[in-house]
Amino acid sequence: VDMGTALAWAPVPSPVLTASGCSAFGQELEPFVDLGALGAVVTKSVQLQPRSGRPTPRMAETPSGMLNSIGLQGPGIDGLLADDLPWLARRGARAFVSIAGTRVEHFAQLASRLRGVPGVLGLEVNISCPNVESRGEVFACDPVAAADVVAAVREAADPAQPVYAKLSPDVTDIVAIARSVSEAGADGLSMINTLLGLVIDPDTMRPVLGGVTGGLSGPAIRPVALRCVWQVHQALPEVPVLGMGGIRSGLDALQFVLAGASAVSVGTAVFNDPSAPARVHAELAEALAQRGFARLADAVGYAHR
Ligand code: RRO
Repeated sequence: VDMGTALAWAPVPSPVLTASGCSAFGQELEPFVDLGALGAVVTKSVQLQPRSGRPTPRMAETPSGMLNSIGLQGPGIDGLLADDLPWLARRGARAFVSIAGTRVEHFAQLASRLRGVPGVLGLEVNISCPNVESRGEVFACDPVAAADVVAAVREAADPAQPVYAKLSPDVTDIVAIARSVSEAGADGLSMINTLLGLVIDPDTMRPVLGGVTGGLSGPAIRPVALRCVWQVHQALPEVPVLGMGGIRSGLDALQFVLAGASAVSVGTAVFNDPSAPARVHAELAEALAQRGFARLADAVGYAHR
């Protein structure tokens, strides 16, 4: 099976990427996965300044998924440019760099710092982090705010680097947000970020997470993510979609492809199985072959036909 695909116009050898936030800058996966054989490594969201994040504990397990309240901990753009991106480039890995900020200008500055950086295939604009100071900072919940960020990034970014907008499932009309950011210049859409959730410890009778609420990921959100990909592909079939949300097998990935995703990200699954991205690639290839597809591209959106 020809597994080649593209992130907008940028060709990649595999439709399987990492998901932002789950494997940092790729270092922890390297013993288990050939990073250069993945579609790309999607890096943890970076901001202009280093940031320490929310109070601990920051992770909570539930039977169906995981919650996190990391709160954008990270090295800042200087550290990323000095250390992490050169490390990925030396291994032949393509980086899809997730950028985050609290103001439109922050996003634009980050995009301009990443212009022409070797190995940076494109940008994922994280306008949907649930673990921010106020809901007003979740740009992806408002079509105008979301479009403002995306337009500024598209303007500031390297024209060769595709810009994907990462959307939140915590909206009533994801198609309206998708349409707005596409019209503002997004070259593709990443769906979905985590779903806002809460866990209370029955013994302490208090919230488990130091930050109280957190983002739910893993199998619990897979049908929500798949529904978002389906609805957006149905309404905007020309817009490339990077699908993610609880993918841990080739058959999970296949569902996203059939719904309209031309690539997928594997996130939470790496905590149980660090080889998951490579395994999902192999299982997806096998699943496509069994169904008579010679090319991945022929299966994208097939469920709509
Ligand atoms: O760092 C986080 O707390 C975080 C981010 Br930026 C995000 O986009 N999604 C998430 O679940 N956690």
